Amino acid sequence: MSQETELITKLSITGDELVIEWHDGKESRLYSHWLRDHCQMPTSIDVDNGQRLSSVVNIPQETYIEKAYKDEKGNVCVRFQPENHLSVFLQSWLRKNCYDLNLHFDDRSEKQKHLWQKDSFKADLPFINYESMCNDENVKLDALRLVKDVGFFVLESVPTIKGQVLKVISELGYTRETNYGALFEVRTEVNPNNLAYTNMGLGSHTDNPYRDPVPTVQLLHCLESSTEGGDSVLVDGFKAATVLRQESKEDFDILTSTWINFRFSDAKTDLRSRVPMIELNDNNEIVKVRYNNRSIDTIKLPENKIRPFYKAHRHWNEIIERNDLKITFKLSEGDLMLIDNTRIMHARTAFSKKGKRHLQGAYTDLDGLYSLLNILENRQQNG
Ligand code: NM2
Ligand code: OGA
Ligand code: ZN
Repeated sequence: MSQETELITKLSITGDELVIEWHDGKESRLYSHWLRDHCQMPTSIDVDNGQRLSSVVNIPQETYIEKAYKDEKGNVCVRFQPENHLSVFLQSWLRKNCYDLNLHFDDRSEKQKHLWQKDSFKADLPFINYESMCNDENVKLDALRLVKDVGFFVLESVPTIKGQVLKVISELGYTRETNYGALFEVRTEVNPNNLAYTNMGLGSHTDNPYRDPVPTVQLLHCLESSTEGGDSVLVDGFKAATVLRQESKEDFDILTSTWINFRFSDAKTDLRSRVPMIELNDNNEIVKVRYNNRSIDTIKLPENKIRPFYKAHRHWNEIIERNDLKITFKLSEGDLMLIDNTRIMHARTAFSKKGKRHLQGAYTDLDGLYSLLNILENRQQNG
């Protein structure tokens, strides 16, 4: 077997750590329990699927590293006592995985995104041809990268066949069925259970904040469009949240720390959630926005929070309706927009009663889309 590239110049043990000196002058200090927990031997992880066979409680509390050395192939051997367990690590595995040189980052957070506003799409919106996406893996990869980076794309020339939106989902992931059905018709109805089913304009919102977890991706496929108005509007909710943070840290902190209730009810459904409008991760980065003015339940906050909450709420609503953050376009027949419903807010302008406007909508989830993105990227990297 060929020798691994020498990445490690020296191994030593200090207290409860393995100290690695790397060829480029960097140093790693790895805690004995972490190393034992990440043992790659067939007794520790399943050879076929790579899943861990034992849990952290199986590691003796008094675990220590007795010896660490490179074998003749250059692999790093670590002897753990009192188990007398030998773990053999590839140098490259240690370099790629050691926690002190490779902190995990959150690929859903605002920091990893290409934040945008009205003037960001100089040439054109991110359009993708539907046929090409179905037939060419690279185009599908482009589409999925758009979801990750800018949070949406518009598919062009999707056949205007009823139910086609579900076919589009099957190219990318799995349908998320809700009380609105696997697929819903967005058009004017008599006695609608939702204002989406009228000709009214809708302010910037994310869908279904009253559902927990929310459907994380929304698709809207335009089948007919001959009305005046009914334009589509998108706002980057993460960008909007960074604007709020810049303009008033106080308002931002209130919306990230105050959990409010959203609710949707009709004859058959009564959905309720209790969530913050802007959600942060453990690094205080923005990871989700949820907002639909129509579905905020009664605000019942402690008295001393009411005024600051209304100040912050008003400020947020004002930002997400700013023209310099909005992109506006009209979906033509055969266009389908796909949006990250945890980040991108959408809206529509009111439309006339003359003419017809008919969209079919459906939901899917980001986990399936990101999974396919990872698979296609791995495939591309491995040739
Ligand atoms: N529809 C279109 O989240 C919402 O209530 C917005 C959703 C009814 C599925 C509308
Ligand atoms: C919706 C919605 C927008 C539109 O159905 O959730 O926001 O363009 N519709 O009709
Ligand atoms: Zn909506």
